Amino acid sequence: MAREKWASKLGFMLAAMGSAVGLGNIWRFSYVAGENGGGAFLILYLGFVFLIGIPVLLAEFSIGRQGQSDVVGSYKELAPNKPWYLAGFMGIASSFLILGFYSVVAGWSLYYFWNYINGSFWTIPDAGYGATFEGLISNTTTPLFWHGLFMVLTILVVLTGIKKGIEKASKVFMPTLAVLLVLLAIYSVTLEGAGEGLRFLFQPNWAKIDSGVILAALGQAFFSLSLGMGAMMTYGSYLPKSESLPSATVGIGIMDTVFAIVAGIVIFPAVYAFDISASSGPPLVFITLPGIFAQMPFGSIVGLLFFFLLSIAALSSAISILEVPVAYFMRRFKWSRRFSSIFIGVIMYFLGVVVSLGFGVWSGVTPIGDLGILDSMDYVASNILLPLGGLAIALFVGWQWSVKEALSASDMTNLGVRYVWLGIIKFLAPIFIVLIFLQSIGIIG
Ligand code: ILE
Repeated sequence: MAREKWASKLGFMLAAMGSAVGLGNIWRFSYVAGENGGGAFLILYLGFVFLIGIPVLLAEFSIGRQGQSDVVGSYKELAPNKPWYLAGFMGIASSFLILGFYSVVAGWSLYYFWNYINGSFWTIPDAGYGATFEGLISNTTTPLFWHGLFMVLTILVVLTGIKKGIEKASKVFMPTLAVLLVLLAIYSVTLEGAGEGLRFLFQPNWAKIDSGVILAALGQAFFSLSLGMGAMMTYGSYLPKSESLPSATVGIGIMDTVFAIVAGIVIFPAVYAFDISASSGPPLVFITLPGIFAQMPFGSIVGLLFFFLLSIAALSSAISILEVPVAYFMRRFKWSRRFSSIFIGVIMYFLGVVVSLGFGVWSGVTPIGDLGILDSMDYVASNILLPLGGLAIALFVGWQWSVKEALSASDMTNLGVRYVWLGIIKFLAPIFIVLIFLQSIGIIG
């Protein structure tokens, strides 16, 4: 059977942007920035996106498009009898870990959407949004229902195939989300206390930087660009060889970053206006945003629209994560797309059940240090596996491929910046990633 293909280059770009823009830009970016001191974190994050993220993204697309296979198959195709494909399995492991918690958070977003439809969140609940949110996530069954619903939607899109599903939806929803976020940002900066929030986000306090903050910024750059997990490699593999990659890659990277910054401009003024701690972790946006909506004119409609679009953004990212193992199992075991999507989706659902219970009956379970179940899975995936996946990608393109192969696979052959890119892929990115690791485990100071 012929391999599936995107309908057009624009379709590919939108799908890849759909993958990049998701909960990572709004939910994860804001709380990780909040926990890691704001401004200085932002600068590190931006540095990593442009210096390492976007160049490695181009390398990841190139491997996928050249290999024309899934994350394991592409490596095997391009370097038979070499152990590179093990990096592919690492990507599959990341996709399970990430979707395991991603779908739970997306379920919370769907629940919020529903509460804006039925009117319960139009005014501040008696207990306040904070306690209401805590009540939701510590409940045993309610979050499981919404998380299940989200997984069903994700599976449905993935089993419909590449072209018909999200390629269409992304065209409408992403621009709408962008417009809405900008409007919210304009509103948010008028809140009392906004200045303090903006200072927190934009004024670097270098004293806050330590090895943990650096690792967190690297992890966030990878997470947000969907990098190192094989999603972009798999998406790249559905692209015909005739389409050019560099401009698409830069477009995707910039767009993803702008979304994160604008989301920060929405959230941090509200954090200060409502006197919430910036370091309150994963619940942050679920408490601050409804607070903004409750104060603004037509807030209930804005809230409804916002959580609808956030859920859609999460969906277009989740499908790219599910696609990683689905594509692998389809090829490796000759499973149908339908069977593969359902089977793997269900396994991921159950992983999510563990994550969800981690906020309730299992809230005392802390697999790594004092990190709960979600945070532990996120730590292993985002701060360790994704950068390692990125390291493998950079080494593969930089060293396994000849200069000629690398330049032609990435369509960089005639571009002036080709040696800059190659230098980053060969030296800078691997060295940075390794140094950051060594530093975070305390080997270098
Ligand atoms: N890049 C997306 C996001 O930022 C997903 C990350 C795919 C796992 O939400």
